[in-house]
Amino acid sequence: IHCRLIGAPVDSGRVGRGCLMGPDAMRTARLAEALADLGHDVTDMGNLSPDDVPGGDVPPHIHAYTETAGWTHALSRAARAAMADSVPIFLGGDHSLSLGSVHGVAEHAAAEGRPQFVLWLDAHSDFHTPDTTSSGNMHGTPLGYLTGRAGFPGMPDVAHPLEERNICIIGLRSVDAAEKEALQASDIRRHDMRDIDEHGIAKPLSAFLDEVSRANGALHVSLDVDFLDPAVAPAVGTTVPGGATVREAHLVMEMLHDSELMTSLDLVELNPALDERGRTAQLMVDLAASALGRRVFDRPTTRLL
Ligand code: DIR
Ligand code: MN
Ligand code: MN
Ligand code: MN
Repeated sequence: IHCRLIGAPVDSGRVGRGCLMGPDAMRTARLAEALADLGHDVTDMGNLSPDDVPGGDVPPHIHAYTETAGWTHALSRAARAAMADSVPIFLGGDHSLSLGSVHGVAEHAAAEGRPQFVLWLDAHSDFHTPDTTSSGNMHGTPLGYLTGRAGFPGMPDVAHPLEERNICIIGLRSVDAAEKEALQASDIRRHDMRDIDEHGIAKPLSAFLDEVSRANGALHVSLDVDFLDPAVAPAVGTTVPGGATVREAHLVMEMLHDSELMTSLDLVELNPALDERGRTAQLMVDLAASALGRRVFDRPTTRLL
């Protein structure tokens, strides 16, 4: 596989700085070398910068909206271009980067006549719009934007909104009231931590991957650091106790590799200023390696279930 590493030091999606150091922390943890060791061709594209977009009529209660809109334009373009010949891996940067990365990959899928699927690994549902967010942080809005909800002036037009039933969120344990209401009225597949406690993580993932495979879909995976339990992944601004274990996260990644379905990946929300000797950056790199084929023993490439 040809992997393109696309650095996106987006730090406008939430109040407080730090995610801009994420791409270099993952480079320092030897992401490119880990993927090359697995036999992949790796191109590090360096870091993107945001487009200059006019301020205009933006929601005033939102933090740094115009800067995030600039990132979204630049990221969508880069994502669409990279899809022509590679599996792009977006190194964040806060989760608002997915406004652009997923917008771009979805345009590519639409041009190929394939449905776009999204696996969202996160403690949060990120299904706000600028009208419903109480934090004013755009990192809580990408799934709202990408499904075509209104209220995102100045962002690229969503000509190909994601089908709600083509989205699967796993890891949920912090959902705001407005998101809960909207999610429950939607067809988005959602698995909270209780679901995982009761049934395990392999079963819902396997069911979703079967859907992707049946539809010959493209599959974007968005991995938020806070999907993981803060005890093992402390380097994130929005820690929520009770998250996925190291092994649950690796199992997800290993099953993704076995499925051969993943077409693009985000690694987001890493804040190296909060890390302990780079351990969270290393975990994100190791998870990416699992998604691209690192394993203890060779196994037959059949899916579970
Ligand atoms: C919260 C936090 N729901 C918000 N969202 C986060 O700001 O809208 N997403 N941290 O990953
Ligand atoms: Mn293609
Ligand atoms: Mn998130
Ligand atoms: Mn989150």
